[in-house]
Amino acid sequence: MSCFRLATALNAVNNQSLRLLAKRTPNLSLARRQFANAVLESSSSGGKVKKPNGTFKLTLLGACIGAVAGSTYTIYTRINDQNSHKEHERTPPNVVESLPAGLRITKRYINPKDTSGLDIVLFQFQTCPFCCKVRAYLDYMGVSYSVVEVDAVLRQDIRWSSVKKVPMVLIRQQDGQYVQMTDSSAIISLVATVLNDKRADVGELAQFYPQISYFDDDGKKRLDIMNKYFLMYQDHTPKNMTKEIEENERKWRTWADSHLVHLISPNCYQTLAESLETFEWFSKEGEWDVYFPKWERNLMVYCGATAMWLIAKMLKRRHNLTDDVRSHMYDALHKWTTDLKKRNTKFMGGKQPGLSDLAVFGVLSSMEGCQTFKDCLQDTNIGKWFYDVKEVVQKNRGQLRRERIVGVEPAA
Ligand SMILES: N[C@@H](CCC(=O)N[C@@H](CS)C(=O)NCC(=O)O)C(=O)O
Repeated sequence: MSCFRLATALNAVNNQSLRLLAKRTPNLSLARRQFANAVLESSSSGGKVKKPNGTFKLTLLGACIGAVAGSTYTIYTRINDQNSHKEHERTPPNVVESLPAGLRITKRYINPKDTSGLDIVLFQFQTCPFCCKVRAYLDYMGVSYSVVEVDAVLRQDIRWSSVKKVPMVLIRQQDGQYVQMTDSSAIISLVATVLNDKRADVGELAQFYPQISYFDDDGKKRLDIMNKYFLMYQDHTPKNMTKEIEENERKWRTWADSHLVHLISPNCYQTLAESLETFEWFSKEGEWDVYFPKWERNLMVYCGATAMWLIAKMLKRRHNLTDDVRSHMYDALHKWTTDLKKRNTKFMGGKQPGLSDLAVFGVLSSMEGCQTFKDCLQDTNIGKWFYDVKEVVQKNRGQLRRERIVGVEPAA
């Protein structure tokens, strides 16, 4: 799927705007009701607009005062945030003593040949592009892992975490505790670093990837993970790794996150019909009818499709895309395949997929069942490379073992 930001979508459409409105205008709903009443009264009095009564005036005044107070508060917190904030403040990755109680592992990929010794739990939405990227990497590397399929609306399975985004992993350290890593690229870099030097403890290596806060161009506080595109080889640089290869991988991995991924939502949710079709595919691919009760599945499909259709319009504007959103996707894929052709190798990584192949493949695989992807297969030459990567990823992947989910009756 395109970034299945249902939670974000609902936040944006409901929570955020409502919270803002509530903050700024605590009396707004009352004012709205009063206003509606006044309109109703006017229509029932033969179209003659009645003079607003005293309560209505009072409510309107309250709403105005609320708006002014709310805006002042927002400005105050913004300024306060900036003053109290240490620029580039770093926070080391969180460590939890044990796996959260009541964890609902939905499935596991078990590879008997896996010698990594890694114990990974991946919290994900099956069709989120960032989650697809992480799975593409773990599968290609033949690493075993467990999956917790998170409900994108209610997100109960990550309630224990202060970070509310997926993908997120918990990886067992040598001392039995679990280090929590967020951000798809940071997760991939961390696991790749561990696989390169299996003697080092994942908890120690995770210290290379602290969370960092900064202010964006709009003065809004943002969080990111430091070094997320860097593998920490230290004195274990692989024999065939050159600076040129490393830089090229970083370049395309960054491109996948900062450009390619942003083309997905405006394409896959372009119209309400396409958005619904996309969500039906998410449901099928994510086996929502297996992991969630029917009402929850329907909530995710119908609310998600509507919210994302609305959000996609905003994202289109934010990323300066024209109405012909497909053309932007085609241009991006053309850029990738042209560079690949210049290299004259099967994959960007050479004879085998590299990190950039897996990142771009992961992002695209999130919309594999959508109309956008079908159009891309028809109108670009991405297909050959895509299915070549898919073949090796699937070949190396561990065996799927489904776990029984307690309390959820599979749909008939
Ligand atoms: N930079 C992050 C982005 C993760 C992200 O945005 N995930 C979305 C799902 S596609 C999410 O969890 N959204 C929920 C929210 O924003 O509250 C990564 O690479 O992992």
